[in-house]
Amino acid sequence: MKLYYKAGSCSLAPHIVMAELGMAYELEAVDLATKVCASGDFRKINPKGSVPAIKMDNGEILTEGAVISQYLADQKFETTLVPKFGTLERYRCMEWMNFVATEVHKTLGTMFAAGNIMKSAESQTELRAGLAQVFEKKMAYLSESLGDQSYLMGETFTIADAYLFTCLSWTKMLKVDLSAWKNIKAYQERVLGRPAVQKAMKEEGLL
Ligand SMILES: N[C@@H](CCC(=O)N[C@@H](CS)C(=O)NCC(=O)O)C(=O)O
Repeated sequence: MKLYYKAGSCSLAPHIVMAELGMAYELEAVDLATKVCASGDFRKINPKGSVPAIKMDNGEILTEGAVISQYLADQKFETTLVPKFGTLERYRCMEWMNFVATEVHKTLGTMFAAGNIMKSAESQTELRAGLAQVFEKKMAYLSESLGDQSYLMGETFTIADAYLFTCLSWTKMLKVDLSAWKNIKAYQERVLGRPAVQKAMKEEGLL
């Protein structure tokens, strides 16, 4: 299995999942500005031009991080990284994956992209400030839902935590302050302490 990634971006989530699963994998970095990777033109691998993408051993390519993480976890029947098919728990986990993808990832991602969306520095600042307010509401909901649980689904770490942790790590760069939510800060530390998370982050040069 090969993961096409950009260090510290959303591709860190499936990278963490692969490390948690203890599976064998290869990594190939993608320059997102030029869309070039060691194999050549990344658009030939993923026409959408975004990471993550995985190349399976049979050559099939799969994109969309939330789906890749499910696919990876489903490769190991005994894993608790994703609840079993057909259970309500499975849909609870997907509910979190969708929340992270559409509410957390895209809100923070748009803050990063403000310079590509708005022309003037003033409009960019206004856009970022507006998104920071939107993000605050998402964090209030997250903090309330998380309560004193260790992870999103309770005491078991799942693919949704790999994804949420990855997105929350961007808040530092974006200067979005999470200190009002003590349980979210503690959650970040807890996930960071996991050996597989450390492994994946070291492999991306983030630690
Ligand atoms: N819909 C995709 C979006 C992934 C995405 O936003 N990737 C970002 C990095 S976090 C990226 O590659 N941006 C560069 C681009 O789209 O050109 C997914 O959920 O996997």
